[in-house]
Amino acid sequence: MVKACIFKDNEAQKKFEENGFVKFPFLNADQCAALRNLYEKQLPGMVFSNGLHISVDAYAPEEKGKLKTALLHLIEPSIARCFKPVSHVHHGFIVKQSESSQSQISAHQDWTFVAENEGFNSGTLWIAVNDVPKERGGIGFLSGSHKWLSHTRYTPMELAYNPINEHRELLAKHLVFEDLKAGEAVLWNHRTLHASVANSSKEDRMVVAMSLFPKDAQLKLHYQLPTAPDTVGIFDVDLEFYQRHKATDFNLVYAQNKCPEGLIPVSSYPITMARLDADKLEAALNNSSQKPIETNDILMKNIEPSNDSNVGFWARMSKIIFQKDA
Ligand SMILES: O=C(O)CCC(=O)C(=O)O
Repeated sequence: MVKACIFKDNEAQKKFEENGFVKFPFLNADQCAALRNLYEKQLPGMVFSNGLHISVDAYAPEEKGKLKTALLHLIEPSIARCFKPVSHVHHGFIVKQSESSQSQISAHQDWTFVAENEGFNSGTLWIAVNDVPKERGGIGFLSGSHKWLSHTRYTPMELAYNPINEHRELLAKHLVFEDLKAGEAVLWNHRTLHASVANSSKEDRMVVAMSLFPKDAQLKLHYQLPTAPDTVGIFDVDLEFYQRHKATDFNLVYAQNKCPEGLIPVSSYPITMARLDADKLEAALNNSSQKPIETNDILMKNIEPSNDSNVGFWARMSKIIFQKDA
């Protein structure tokens, strides 16, 4: 099993492994000021839905490329200081407008980007450009959830089954919120359950985010095969793949019965994910401050995905992106 470290600092790496997220100092005041300038320049062209702007979903590939170059020009020295050799994709702003009562993002896990079954981890680097206390659209995590929510997360997002969906409200009650000062960042494991609240403050929330993974990990796409709908294909993709595509592209390609860019899967697996037992989950969550949650205590045996999988976060994203109900 490969044990791929991401942080140079052992303490940060240890917390990241233990809790599935860690907060750390990342940018200096000059970098924050330069990012605020960049934000001001981008603002007139930013599209908001429910007070939320997510550049990677809102921009065309060329705009995403330009923004990535501008962001990395400012941020790359901090990446080199904090992390071992890493690759990154999905660069952009995630902005929540001031007093945007609908800008919350409900509890979810992020997609699988690397071969997690070989010991690789990927995560979201989430950088506060201004102060982000809870009331300014702050973010919370279910500590340790990356260890037992270890199933893969695939696309198209409106079809994907995830055992957390039916327990989202219960899980959200146990989130630990992190207040960030401008220049601080959090890295969370893409498996870690997380959510953010609406921005009720009088200032926009400015965050820069990207997905990060060890340089020696191959970037993957997990995509439900339209020709074999109970199967997820695993595709090796290049570093620009997620720049060329936004999440909703995969729904459109799926509707045409195709694989993205005509790619051929390198392997596949059947969709037979275990469900979480509600009572055992509640008991484990209530007890989790005394002892970590054990996967076997809360999993039900392989039960076929239920049809209620597309409620919640993804339906909401669909609403934001397509301006319609899923
Ligand atoms: O920016 C936020 O409020 C949350 C972002 C998030 O959940 C994600 O990128 O997966």
